[in-house]
Amino acid sequence: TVLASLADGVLTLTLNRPEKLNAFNEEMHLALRAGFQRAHDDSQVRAVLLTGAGRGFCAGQDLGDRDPRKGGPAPDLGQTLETFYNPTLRLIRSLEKPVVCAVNGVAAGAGANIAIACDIVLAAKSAKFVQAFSKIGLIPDAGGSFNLTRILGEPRAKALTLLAEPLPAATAADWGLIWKAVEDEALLPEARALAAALAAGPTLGLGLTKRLIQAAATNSLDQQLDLERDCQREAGRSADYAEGVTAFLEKRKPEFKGQ
Ligand code: LHQ
Repeated sequence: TVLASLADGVLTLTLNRPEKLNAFNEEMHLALRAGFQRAHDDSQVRAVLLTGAGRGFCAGQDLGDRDPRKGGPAPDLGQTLETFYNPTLRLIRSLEKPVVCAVNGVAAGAGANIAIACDIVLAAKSAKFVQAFSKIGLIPDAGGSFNLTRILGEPRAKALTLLAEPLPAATAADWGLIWKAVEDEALLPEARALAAALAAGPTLGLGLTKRLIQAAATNSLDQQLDLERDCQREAGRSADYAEGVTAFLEKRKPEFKGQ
C-alpha cells in the first residue's frame, strides 16, 4: 500500500491504493509509519519525497472501512487518531531531514493535512485541497487545526474547515499554504530534483533549521534566540560547515556529507 525506494539519499514513499484515491486503511497507515520510521533510523536517507499513485494524492480515511449501516457500537475515532494518524504526524514533524510532498491530485481530509504537515509542498495545478471533515460531521485532524490556523490565520482556516470547499492548488500557493503549484507534467520531475538537491545538502544543518522554524510557532523570542544559539553551535561543529566555508574560499562546489 506504500511503495518505498531509496535513491540518491532520497526515500520516496508513494501512497498506493489508487482505486480508492489512496484513502487510508490500517495497512497503509502502518506502511506509511514504517516508511517515516525508516527515514529516522537509516542514515542513508537524507530527504523524503511523499507522493501518491494514480489521479489522487490521498482521500483521507477510507470511509468504507467503518460502514455504519452494518450496525455495532460507534467507533472510537479518537483511538484511530491516537493509534494511526498522530504517530505518523509526529514522525514527520520530528524527522530532522527535509520532507518534500508532491501533491499529484486531490488531497482530502487527513490526506490534505498530512500533505501540509510536510516541509516543502509542491502541488500539481489540477490538485485540490479539501477539508472534507465537516461534510461527514467530523473535525479537522491530522494536525490540520494547528497547521491551517498557524499558516493561514483564523478567517481562512475557519472558512476552509467549516465550508469544506475545495481549495485549488494555485490558491493554496497564493495563500502560502504550500510552496508552489506547478504544471501537472512538471510535478514529479521538480519534486524529485528538489528532494535530491536537499539530500545532497548539509542535511545536519537543514534538520536543525527545520527544528527551529517549527519551534518558532510556540516559542517566545527569548526561547527562540536561545535555541538559535544552541543549534548554530551544533551546526558550527559540523564537517559540512567546514566544507561549505572551504569550498566558498576555494571557489568550488561543496561536497556535503550530512555530518
Ligand atoms: C473513497 C474515499 C474515501 C473510501 C474516495 N474512502 N473510498 C480520522 C479518524 C478516523 C476516521 C475518520 O476519518 C479521519 C480523518 C479523515 O480523513 S475524515 C475525511 C475522510 N475523507 C473524505 O471525507 C473524502 C471523501 N471523498 C471525497 O469527498 C471525494 O472522493 C474526493 C473529493 C476526495 C474526490 O472526488 P472525485 O474526484 O469526484 O472522486 P470520487 O468521489 O469519484 O472517488 C473515486 C473513488 O474513490 C470512488 O470509488 P468508486 O468505486 O465509486 O470509483 C470513491 O468512493 C473512492 N473514495 N474517497 N475517503
